[in-house]
Amino acid sequence: MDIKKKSDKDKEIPVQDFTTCDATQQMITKGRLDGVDTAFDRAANMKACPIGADSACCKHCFMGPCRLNAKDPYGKVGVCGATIDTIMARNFARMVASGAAAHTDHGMSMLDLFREVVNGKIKDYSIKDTQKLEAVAQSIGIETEGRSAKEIAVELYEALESTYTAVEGEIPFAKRVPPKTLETWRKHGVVPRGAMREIMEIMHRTHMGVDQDYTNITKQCSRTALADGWGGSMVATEISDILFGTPSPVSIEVNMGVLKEDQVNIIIHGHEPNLFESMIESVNEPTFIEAAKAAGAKGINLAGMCCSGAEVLVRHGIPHAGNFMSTEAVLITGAVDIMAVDVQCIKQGLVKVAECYGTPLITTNPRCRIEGATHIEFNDHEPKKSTDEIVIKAISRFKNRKAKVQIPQNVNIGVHGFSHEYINYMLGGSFRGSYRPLNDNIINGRIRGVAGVVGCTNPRVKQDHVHIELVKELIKNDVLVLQTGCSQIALAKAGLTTPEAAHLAGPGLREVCETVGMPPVLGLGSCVDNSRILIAASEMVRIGGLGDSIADLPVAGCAPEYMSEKAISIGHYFVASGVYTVFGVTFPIVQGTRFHKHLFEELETMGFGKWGFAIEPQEIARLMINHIDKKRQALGLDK
Ligand code: CUV
Ligand code: SF4
Repeated sequence: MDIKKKSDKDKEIPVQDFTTCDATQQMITKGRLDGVDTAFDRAANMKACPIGADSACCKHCFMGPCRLNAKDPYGKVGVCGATIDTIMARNFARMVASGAAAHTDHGMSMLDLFREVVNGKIKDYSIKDTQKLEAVAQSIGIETEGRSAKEIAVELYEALESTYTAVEGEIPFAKRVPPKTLETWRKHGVVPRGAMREIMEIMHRTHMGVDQDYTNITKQCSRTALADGWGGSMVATEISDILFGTPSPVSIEVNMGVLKEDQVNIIIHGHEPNLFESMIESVNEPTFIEAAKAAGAKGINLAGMCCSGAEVLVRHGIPHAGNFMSTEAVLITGAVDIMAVDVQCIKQGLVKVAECYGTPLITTNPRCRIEGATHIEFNDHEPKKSTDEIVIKAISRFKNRKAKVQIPQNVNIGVHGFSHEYINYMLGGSFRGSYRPLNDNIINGRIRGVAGVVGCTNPRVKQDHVHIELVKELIKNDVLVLQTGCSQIALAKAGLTTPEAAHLAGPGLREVCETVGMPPVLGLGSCVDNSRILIAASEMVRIGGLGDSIADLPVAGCAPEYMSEKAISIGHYFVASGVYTVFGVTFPIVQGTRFHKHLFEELETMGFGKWGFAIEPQEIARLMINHIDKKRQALGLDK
């Protein structure tokens, strides 16, 4: 084991300051004794660059890099003459481009898989949910009456391909956007064409000497982000539902205690569900279960982390071991016999921690190799080939476990898997359900509004703390909370995803939850499943009584502990769709500049949503609730 020498400069921060997650605290403590450090320690020992944090620097050409002064933002321009607004807008645009690229590329992988399943070249996967297939097809105007699933699927594939490749026109899911919202997009020229085109254009426009008007750059940010939310992410969600099943509520265990000392523990971490789906098949092979037993294990235990975990948590009830800031911590248990990853949010730091505990870290995706990890490539055409090999490796690691095993005994049971379809069914009380009861409860004031609380955890703030306190404050004020990604796992660990948590809600929301038997906090899935929130919002508009566009709804969104560029893209597509969206931790902008004013005020007057920023959970809640109340007033709901 490689023992880290502590320098005097390394500050030993109390673990309680790093995270409110008890299991993660225990493991950071163990890690310290074992001489292993984590992103928490590295964050504590590396101050964020203040100029970068304000987005006040530009390195888009080699006359620079140029640094401007956030304290006097208009006192100086770059060598080319670029103003602070141009520089910040260009930086922001490239974050949107990167985030949107991640989600759209993920969606494209799902579409590639769908194509090969439909044309019969892949047999290991199949269409599991034909009802969903028909519903998605109908939503973009494909005739389903009297046609076979295969015929519908072929046409759906062809239509959805344009989500990526359309050089002109509008992406297919623009047909799902409420008419008034779409009208606003058309007026401002932000209806996306194919994502490839939008991302290419953003990269071009942010090159040195091209788009140097921050409002015009922001337009392309909106168009690109919308190509993520209503494009790539939505395709990822819908195709995954069609192939692997649409989620409905399952009661499921979350937290590090889902690991089992006497079993072969396999963790899947990353984003694209195909790897995990194949792993579920592999671990259920009787020959492997026998082999595990022969190696002295009681069985094979499969658990997920981050968004990979969220995908199968909501679809199949597979246990979830923790969110983004617990991925190093989970390895410190010594109990993980293999961790297999695909793409996104995979810290390079995992390599070192895995090495310390003799846990094989396996990369599986050609787009994501990590120095020091073992690569076993996953291929949709022979999925089991790689997942079988991973299982065999895990069994052998179990047999030769050398690391001392210490598993935190924390397990929380919650209900997850509230797809938009299920919310419809649950509230309507039948398969021909509708959002009418939700709208009615908002109109009569039992539910004050709806909030989406989503996104990552970030070692710059105490893990899970902001998510949990914010959500508690929202439900206490009768705001129904929808969740995805790592935020959903934070609340699950805090026990708020159970129907019993209704007692923490205000009287109105509590009554609704108790009548329906639902938790006040509804877990919808992974980050790409934020598209489910867009669909839910569109349904609320369509049902009526809450205005004509998404911007009229008494709703708000938040990513209180975000860390990724994907979060910026998500935030911006919610803003462009009409939602007030508050981010925590830090915001890459100089306050008081014109670009700041544009994102935080002007976009709303143009008919979009707008950005907000606050760090403390109480303050974030106040901003969101005030906005919800403002929208209620405008709708004449509260006289
Ligand atoms: Ni896609 S993007 S840390 S795993 S939510 Fe989790 Fe979610 Fe952020 Fe990553
Ligand atoms: Fe500096 Fe302009 Fe080059 Fe940016 S593009 S590095 S501001 S000279």
